[in-house]
Order: sequence, then structure tokens, then C-alpha cells
Amino acid sequence: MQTESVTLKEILSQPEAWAAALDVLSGQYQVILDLDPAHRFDQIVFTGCGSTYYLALAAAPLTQELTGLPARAFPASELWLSPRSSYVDGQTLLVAVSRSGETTETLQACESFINDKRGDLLTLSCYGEMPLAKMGTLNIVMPSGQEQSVAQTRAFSTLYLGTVALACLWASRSDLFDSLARLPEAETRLLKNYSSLAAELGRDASIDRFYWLGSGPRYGLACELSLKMKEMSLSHSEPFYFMEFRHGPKSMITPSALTIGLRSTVNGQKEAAVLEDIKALGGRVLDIAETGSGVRFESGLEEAVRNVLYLPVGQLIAFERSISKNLNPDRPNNLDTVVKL
Ligand code: F1P
Repeated sequence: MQTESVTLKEILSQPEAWAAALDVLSGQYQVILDLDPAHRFDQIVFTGCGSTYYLALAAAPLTQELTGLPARAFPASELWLSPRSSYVDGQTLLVAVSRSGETTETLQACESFINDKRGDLLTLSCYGEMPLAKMGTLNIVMPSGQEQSVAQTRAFSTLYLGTVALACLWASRSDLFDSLARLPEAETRLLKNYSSLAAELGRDASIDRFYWLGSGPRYGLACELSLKMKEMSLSHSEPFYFMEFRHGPKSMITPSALTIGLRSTVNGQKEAAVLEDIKALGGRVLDIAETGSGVRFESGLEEAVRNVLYLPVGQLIAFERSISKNLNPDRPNNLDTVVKL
């Protein structure tokens, strides 16, 4: 494993970053509760760009599941350029997520949201001095997510953890919020137990394509891990909802295909059946789940709060793939840290 990579350091430091972020969130416990979306808003909209849009895709279904409030995710460009086909009438709580806090589309989406008096804005970012961190009714800044690498890893998981905490508090589930404190240790264990497996798969030159399957709150995480594989290693990589894979994409399965399943507990059997179909076609499979899988969390945590644990092994596979192709995961091809228009 290449030791001097910034990306690797950032992946391996996620347990500490999460613990620090949870301290920040605990400090904002009451102001988060006081937003009281269940009684003050008709919908919650999550937004971001690239990785942070995928974060929004992961946050919305979990928030709706826990709070019962309608919650949706849009790329910031859609909210900026096509607000009428995005927002529904009524008051909206907009949750804007950005590592940098200065992505133009995200700033523009927030500015027009405020100008159109659509509701209240909550921002989640990593740099308190950047514009986004000054725009919200509430601005939550988690500096432990700051990164040097262009490809988001620690920033993504830390900001995502922030949205999980919001959902727990808004659902009056302080028990779930308190259990988040057990995630850093679970993550440390995963990194210790599965780094070599991730290296073996990432470096396996007989694999030429990667598919990432996830449903519900896990689909956005599948999208993010697929993007990591693209950004860091320029590999063929695609995400799908679990059951969707049979409806066409399955045609792409060959012995050179690796499918990573972010398997849930709630629908675990049906999702496992998709993975069995893939294996029957000669495809390779990595099953990640709480128990009974290739990568096992064994966290003892409720499903709603442990989805962040699907990230590190997938991030490491992408990192190892990049190194095995003599690429630089810290500086992905064609990409900048922030898109400014
Ligand atoms: C959004 C983003 C990243 C992507 C790249 C360009 O940044 O699209 O997701 O990996 O770094 O910017 P941010 O708004 O989260 O800072």
C-alpha cells in the first residue's frame, strides 16, 4: 500500500474525523432540534454537487424513513437552473452540503432559494471561512472533514455522518444519535480487518469493470463509491439499485467483472439473490453487510446509523486500483478540488 499518499492518510483517518464531527454535532444538539422540520416545513431537500450530490441521494431516503417528512435530493445545478421542476409548493428546509463551501452551483442554488423565500437553509461544510458557511439559518462546520486530496473520502463520510445525526435528532431518536459514537471504533476494526482484501481486489488486473449495488439510503453510497473508482483509477464503474441490475445491466457480467453489493439487513435476502445470480453468470462478487458476508461490520448498530461503514473498503479498493495502474489518486485526471464557474 503506498504510504505517502494523501488520499490513503485521509481514508485511514476517518475514525478520528468522525469522532471530532460528532463532538461538533453534539455541541449543536439543541439548535438542530429547534429547527423542528416536522412542524415547520412541508419538505426537506438535500443538495450538493458530484460526491456531495450523491451524499444528498443517501441522506434523503434515510431522513424520510426516520422522520416521516418528504425528503428529496437534487444536484445543486437543478435547484439553481430548474427550481420550478424541483421544489414543490410550501415551505422547504434546504440542506446544502459542500466540502469546500465555495462550489458555484451550490452557492447559486442557495442564493436563489433565499431570494425566492422558499424556507430555511441549513449548510454542512468543512471550511468555516468559506461563503456557504455564512449563508444558512444554521451553518454546521466540520473541519475534521477537510482534505488535500481532490477525490473526496474523509470529507464525504464526515459530512454524510452529519446528515445521519440530523435525521436521528429530527426523528426524536436520541438513542440512535448516541449510538453514533460507536462508529469510529467499528470503522477502525473494518480498516484493520479488510485493508488486505481491498488491496488484493484493487490490484487484481483480471478485473476490468466494477459494479456497485445499493438500495434505499445505500444507493447514494453506491454512486459515491462508483465515482471514487472512476476519479481515482479511470476504470469502468457503474452504480445501480440492487433489483434494477437484472433489468439489463446484468448483460455486462463476465468473469472480469467485480460487483460490490452494499447489502442491507431489511432486504438482505432479496439482495443476496441478485448477487447469487451474478455469481451464476461467472461474475465475481464482494458482499458487504452487517453479518454473513465477505466484509462484515458486526457493529451491533441499527441499520439506520451504520450505512457509513459501507464506505471505507470501497474507497480502499479504488485507491489500490489507482496505485496498481501507476496513477495518482491525490490528483485525479482532469479534476479540480472545486468547480468554480
Ligand atoms: C463538489 C465536487 C466534488 C468532486 C470534485 C469537484 O465539491 O464536485 O464532489 O469530487 O472535487 O467538486 P464540494 O462542493 O463538495 O466542495
